[in-house]
Amino acid sequence: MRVPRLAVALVVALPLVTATTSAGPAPERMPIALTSVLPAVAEAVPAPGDDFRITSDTTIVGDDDIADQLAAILRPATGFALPISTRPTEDSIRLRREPGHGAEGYRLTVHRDGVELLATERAGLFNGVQTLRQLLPTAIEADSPRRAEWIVPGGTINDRPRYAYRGTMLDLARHFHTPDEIRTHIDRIARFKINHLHLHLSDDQGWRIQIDAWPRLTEVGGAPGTGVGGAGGGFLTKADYRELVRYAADRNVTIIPEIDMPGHVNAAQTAYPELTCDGVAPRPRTDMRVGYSTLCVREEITYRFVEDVIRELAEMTPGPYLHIGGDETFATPHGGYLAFQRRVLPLVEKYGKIPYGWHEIGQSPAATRSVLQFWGRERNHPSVATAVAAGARLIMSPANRTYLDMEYDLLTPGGLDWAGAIEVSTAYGWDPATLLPGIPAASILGVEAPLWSETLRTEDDIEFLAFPRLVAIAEIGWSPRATHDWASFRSRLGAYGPRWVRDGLRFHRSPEIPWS
Ligand code: TNX
Repeated sequence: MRVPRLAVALVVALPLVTATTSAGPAPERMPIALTSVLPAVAEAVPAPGDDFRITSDTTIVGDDDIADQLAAILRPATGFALPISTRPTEDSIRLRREPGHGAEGYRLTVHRDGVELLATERAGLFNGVQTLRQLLPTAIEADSPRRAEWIVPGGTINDRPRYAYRGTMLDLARHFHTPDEIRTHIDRIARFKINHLHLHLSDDQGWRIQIDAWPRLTEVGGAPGTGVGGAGGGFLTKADYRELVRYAADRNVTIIPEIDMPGHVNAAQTAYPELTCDGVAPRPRTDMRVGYSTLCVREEITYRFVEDVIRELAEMTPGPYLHIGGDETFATPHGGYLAFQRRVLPLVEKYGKIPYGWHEIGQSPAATRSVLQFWGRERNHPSVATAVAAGARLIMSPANRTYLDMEYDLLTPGGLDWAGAIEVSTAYGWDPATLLPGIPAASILGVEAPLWSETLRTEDDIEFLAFPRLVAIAEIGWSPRATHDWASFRSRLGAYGPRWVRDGLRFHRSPEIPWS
């Protein structure tokens, strides 16, 4: 069934109908603007009136698994069969690969006779599908058939990321989060083209990943009561972890494992007292203090332990990065810290991974091929600039902009405040390229928003602190600087709110945002 052009143009002009009639709620009519996408697209050229309507005759054409993903998104709410074929037909949504769109870019062209999504890589098709989803009415998120005009606005989008790395972090050590909770989170972050999930797997309170050579790490460090304040406990088995890696990869998300060392190791030392300098097991700690524990950097057993952990983590991690922490080592003598990094950074490379650590690892001359995660606030960080000049690359996680565990304001529940309150405008109002002086643009791989979990236990706690702020960080990482515009961002975000409501997500209804 084809809608004549004039009729489509009229539909464009109609306001959103919200009144209900005796026949039930009126369908949503007004097409969404091509430029309404989160994160903002690089280029959009609308062709008003040249809209595509998904009907019961529509087919999906493509031979990637992304075609199946698109069908799975569109079928429940439309109730249409949307068969997948490999031969082009009329009235179709075609997914096709061609050179020229980069590792993650895509072109989406919408005409009244069809939609074409072109990308070079699978990741580009995935990203294009996230965009297409947002161009359909909110009702598309429903899990059973809805009455709606399934109109995709006409025009062309050319889109590609500003930075290759857009990340977020979950801290499983302070409060464990189950594989199911992590999968839900992956679903939610991938909508906004976040493509890295960093898992903080060990800290003073707990150890959350199975390591076969050192089984007591999880027997003791993953036991019940190892969360902050004696809550929870738990750990990921290797099978859990591998399944998460696979689940994330389906959604274009790379998992990055972190084992924090040489500090933040009290849980490991309660399990293996031989990792302390005096051989005495420390008491388990579930308070929130930091900086008191350290591996014994002068003992050989420390390096056997570290190598076993790195080897086993590398074996189960297909992604390029392995994060070794390195932050807040107030209990490690400075010379010992440098000696430790001189041995450990090359171990990461020995097992085929790029060493990644909090920016303190940049103090080591051995960090030249590493990635430093900048979590500071001050603009002048000489050791970071020196490491970058010698070849290290940077992920930007300035605590006063990107730390999702900071409170929104004085009234909202949960979160800490040491880096200040971070409302949505604060998370949005910065530029990775100009944050630190003297850093060449090419040395910045991207951005990450860490979510430390001292104050959060449940899935609701995670989602409340992550959303909507994480979307601001996603846009900073994805969208060209030229599109950066708070007025536009807040209105696009406000229009997205109903999708989260439909999804049952308990997001922060920031007073800064005009929620629809
Ligand atoms: C600092 S940021 C930490 C973490 C805490 C966090 C709480 C960083 C590298 N270390 O150990 O969980 O503050 O906001």
